Amino acid sequence: MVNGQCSMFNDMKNVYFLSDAHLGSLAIPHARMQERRLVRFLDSIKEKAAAIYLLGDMFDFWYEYKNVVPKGFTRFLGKLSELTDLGVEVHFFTGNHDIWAYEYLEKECGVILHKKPITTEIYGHEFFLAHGDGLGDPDASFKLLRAIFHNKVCQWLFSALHPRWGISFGLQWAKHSYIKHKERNDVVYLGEDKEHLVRYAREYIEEHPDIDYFLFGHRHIELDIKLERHTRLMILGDWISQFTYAVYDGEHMFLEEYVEGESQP
Ligand SMILES: [Mn+2]
Repeated sequence: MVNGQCSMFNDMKNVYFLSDAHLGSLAIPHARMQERRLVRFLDSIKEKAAAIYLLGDMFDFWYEYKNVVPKGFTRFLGKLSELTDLGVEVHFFTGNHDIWAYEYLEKECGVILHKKPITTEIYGHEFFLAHGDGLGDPDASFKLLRAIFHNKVCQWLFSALHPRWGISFGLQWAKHSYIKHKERNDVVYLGEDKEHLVRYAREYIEEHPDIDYFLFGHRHIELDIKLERHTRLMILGDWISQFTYAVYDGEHMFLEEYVEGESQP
């Protein structure tokens, strides 16, 4: 949580939000380029960032055993460690593809792990932050799968599987889930009345009218809409093909695309 008063001179550092890199996906042919680009972006903001919020599904499949973590992601994990060593707050939200993150990322990379949506104050404004899966979504089969994935007994049973099968199964599941969504053309904005996260946020502010910003990942679309006079809702796109992020300087919030070679805020 970043505190501080809005300064007229705005010499405060920025807060960044991004999500859905799905690193390690077997369905993404340009995986290495994608990871390098993400790392270059994180490197480019390390002096300017007070905090970075990773809003879920940074990994396509992450399953952490007591003494074993998945192969790969060394550039990304190294950059997270560098950022937190520099004193940048890095918040890591689990999504529906990397639910099974426990203490490794906290202990090894110094991130602050969030397994649920949070509300937090940043530079005097109230933020609701979540990956977004399961919020306002009435899909019964998704709900069932989500309940199984979050179930402690199922997690214990899955952990007892040798990673040879466990991780392979997970990577295949994630790949097919990605392809299925692509084939169904799910990555399309449904409109305010049909978009689950918009509906969820509209209901939520009735009880919590003090929220200034709702930020979500999960949908792989870019969205920036006004819900109320002072309330905005943003969906952050992705880091597969869009390379989008939100940046907040305490006064202004922008949804940006990371373009290599350009100097971005
Ligand atoms: Mn997701």
